[in-house]
Amino acid sequence: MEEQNPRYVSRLTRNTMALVLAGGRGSRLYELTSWRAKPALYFGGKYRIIDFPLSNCVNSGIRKIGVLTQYKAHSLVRHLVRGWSHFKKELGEYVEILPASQRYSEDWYQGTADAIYQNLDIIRAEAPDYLLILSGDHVYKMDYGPMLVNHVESGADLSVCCLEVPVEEAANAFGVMKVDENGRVVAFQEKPAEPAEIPGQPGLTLASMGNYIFNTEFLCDILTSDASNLKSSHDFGNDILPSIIEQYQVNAYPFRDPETGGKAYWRDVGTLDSFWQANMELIGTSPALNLYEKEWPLWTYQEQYPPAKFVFDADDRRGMAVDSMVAGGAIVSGSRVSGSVIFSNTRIHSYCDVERAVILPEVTVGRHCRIRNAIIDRHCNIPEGTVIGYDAEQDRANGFRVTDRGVVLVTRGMLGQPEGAA
Ligand code: ADQ
Ligand code: ADP
Repeated sequence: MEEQNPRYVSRLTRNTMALVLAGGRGSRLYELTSWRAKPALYFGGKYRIIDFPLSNCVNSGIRKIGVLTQYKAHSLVRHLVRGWSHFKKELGEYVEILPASQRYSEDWYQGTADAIYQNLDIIRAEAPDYLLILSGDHVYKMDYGPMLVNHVESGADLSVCCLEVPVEEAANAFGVMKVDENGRVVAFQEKPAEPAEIPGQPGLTLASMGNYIFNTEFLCDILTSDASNLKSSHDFGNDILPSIIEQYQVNAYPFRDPETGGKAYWRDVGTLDSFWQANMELIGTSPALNLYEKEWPLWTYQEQYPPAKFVFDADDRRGMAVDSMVAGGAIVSGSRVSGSVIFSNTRIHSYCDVERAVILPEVTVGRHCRIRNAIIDRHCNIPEGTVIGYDAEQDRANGFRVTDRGVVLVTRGMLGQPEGAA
């Protein structure tokens, strides 16, 4: 029996190539993704979103990785080059950047399936048995090994990673599916307005996480025939999945918390509210996503900075941060920071009150500022005396973006500060 072979999972993971889709626009994040792709967005005081799927691959023993980039890729490419290019090709390990490069057609990547199709020569040259296609957009920790074993043992052509989500969250947002008693997908709809409930689980629907495992040969055949279909938008959710479930075996693999077997942590930080909220959830004594867990290390790139520093100012006012995460190179002087996630190299000057804020790297907050419920984009220079998050009307009048739930986004452009490379 194969599963009794202690090398079974590692043989599968070694024969798998991961392709991370990282070219999406992330349009519901507004100005936060005006200049960077969503996978390049900062998260958790130190990371970028793409670090999560990439760390998952490495921790799962899948170390042949391609990252497909397209829109606004500069920030992402820079991060990948600095943080993820240290693998050893001679050991069969690499993270390769695969931008749209017009080798199969004169177009950019169309849908997600076309992005993979345009790299078929690279896939064929590598000739892995399995292809793990991942969305680069989500924050979660997952061992892909058990999914691979399930895929192989069930004899599926394709396995789709899924989890139960509230119907109202899934509506118009996720691909949803119906499965039979063996976990085989019998119906798939991409982003329906009214997702069907899971029988016996009112209020919940089975959503696709946008992660797939394909047998390589099967994927090559399917993509080649999709490429010549003029009616197709060449997207996995819209076109490929609905068209193959009848003829082929497509399995749903439920993603569960490995320890409890219950609901797993997975966040699609696709809106300003969900981005802010997911960062806020990291603070506190037992967050659902534990960044400090040693068993599942999360890699990233961060420049070397001195330790975060909290100092008294000239008037003997304490600089402090409570209930907060503060990255290296930050200096808080004579101000109080609470319930916040502060990225590297920030300066918070005296007489400020910063509460429930997500402050991205290289931000300077001038004296006498009051900031709460806010996201401050990288490189912002907040002028002395600015008040953010206390009066939505005033915030809007100042040119900031305020969400329905009252989270305020501030970017360089909104402050009238010089745009471009910094
Ligand atoms: P969406 O996330 O809405 O739905 P999409 O916008 O296609 O789908 O993005 C999927 C991934 O591919 C993202 O990581 C994105 O960055 C990347 N991407 C998008 N267009 C790309 C392109 N042209 N080139 C390279 N990369 C690209 C998908 C599925 C749903 C599922 C959700 C889960 O279609 O069925 O429920 O993911 O979030
Ligand atoms: P990061 O994603 O690392 O936070 P930056 O804020 O430096 O990166 O932005 C990424 C890229 O986008 C850089 O090339 C930068 O020059 C450019 N950029 C960022 N914001 C603007 C802007 N408002 N106008 C023009 N270019 C910008």
